[in-house]
Amino acid sequence: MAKIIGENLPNIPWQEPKGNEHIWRYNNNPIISRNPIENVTRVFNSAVVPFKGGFAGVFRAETNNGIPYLYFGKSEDGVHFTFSKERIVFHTKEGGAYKFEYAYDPRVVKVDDVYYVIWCDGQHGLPVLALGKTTDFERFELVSHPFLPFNRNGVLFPRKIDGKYYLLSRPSDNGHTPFGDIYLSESPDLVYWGNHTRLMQRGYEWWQGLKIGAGCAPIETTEGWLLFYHGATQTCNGFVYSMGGVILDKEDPRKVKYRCGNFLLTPETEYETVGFVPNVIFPCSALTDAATGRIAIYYGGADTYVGLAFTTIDRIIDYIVKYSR
Ligand code: BMA
Repeated sequence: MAKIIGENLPNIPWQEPKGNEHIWRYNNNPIISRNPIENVTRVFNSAVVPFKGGFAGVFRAETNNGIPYLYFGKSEDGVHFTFSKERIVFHTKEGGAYKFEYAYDPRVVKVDDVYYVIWCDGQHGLPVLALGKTTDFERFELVSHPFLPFNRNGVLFPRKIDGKYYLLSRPSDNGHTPFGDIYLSESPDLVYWGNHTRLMQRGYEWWQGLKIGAGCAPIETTEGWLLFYHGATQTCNGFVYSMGGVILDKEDPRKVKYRCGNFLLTPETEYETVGFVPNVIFPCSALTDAATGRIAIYYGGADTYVGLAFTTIDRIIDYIVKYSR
């Protein structure tokens, strides 16, 4: 049976399934509703990690001037969050505070004892990945802008493989990007990146036929790296974003072992189908408990809310393998 390779998290947010679903939504979704912070109208597409016995996160917060920035949030139970009143400040190497144009879709990945924050940053109006770090969620530092514009959906692997860092990304355009595949790049030092290869192409299945982008940090399992990602389709009424799953080879993450032809979750509930952008499920982080195999996925709903979905390692791997194309 498949197992998670990682730490135990006995206080992982959790709810039992009703039957033998491969994935299920939290009953009390959405866990973050509209106007959760002063001057912030919506929080969505955000990343949560275990921190000091509780949980910490970096949140995409759309402020009341319509521009997204990053806010810090903490929680005892991973469900109820309190947020900082002000945006996160990233200190630059020169000593000052980094001047944001905009920032969205953060991911947070712990590698060794450092929490790396990767987000889509605006530079001269163009979307480009930015990488920052913190050890205490109090002081954040800007590390680098790993790639040239235009790029989004940067997701770091949670450990080095063969002495190298690996970063997933999605080269894109300056707009809503009607195309896109997931690329994999490697680096010895998180500054210089190379050996860029296309890991996964958008699929022939319609739900992921337009574009795909990495979602949560890959989860190490006995079967390989489990990656939750998003896939988008184009309809006459706009894009629809669903969640997909893939398993990459543990030693060589350039090898796709199983890719699920079915979506894992597609917009169905009101908080996924009705909002600022209807029909969006956008996973950005996942918590895991190695002891029980439980997985809790944080995802953005309709560019308006944050929701939680649950699965277990054996159920999700079985499903991905069963519907692997
Ligand atoms: C993508 C990103 C996401 C967003 C999605 C749906 O291009 O901008 O932040 O959730 O579109 O609007």
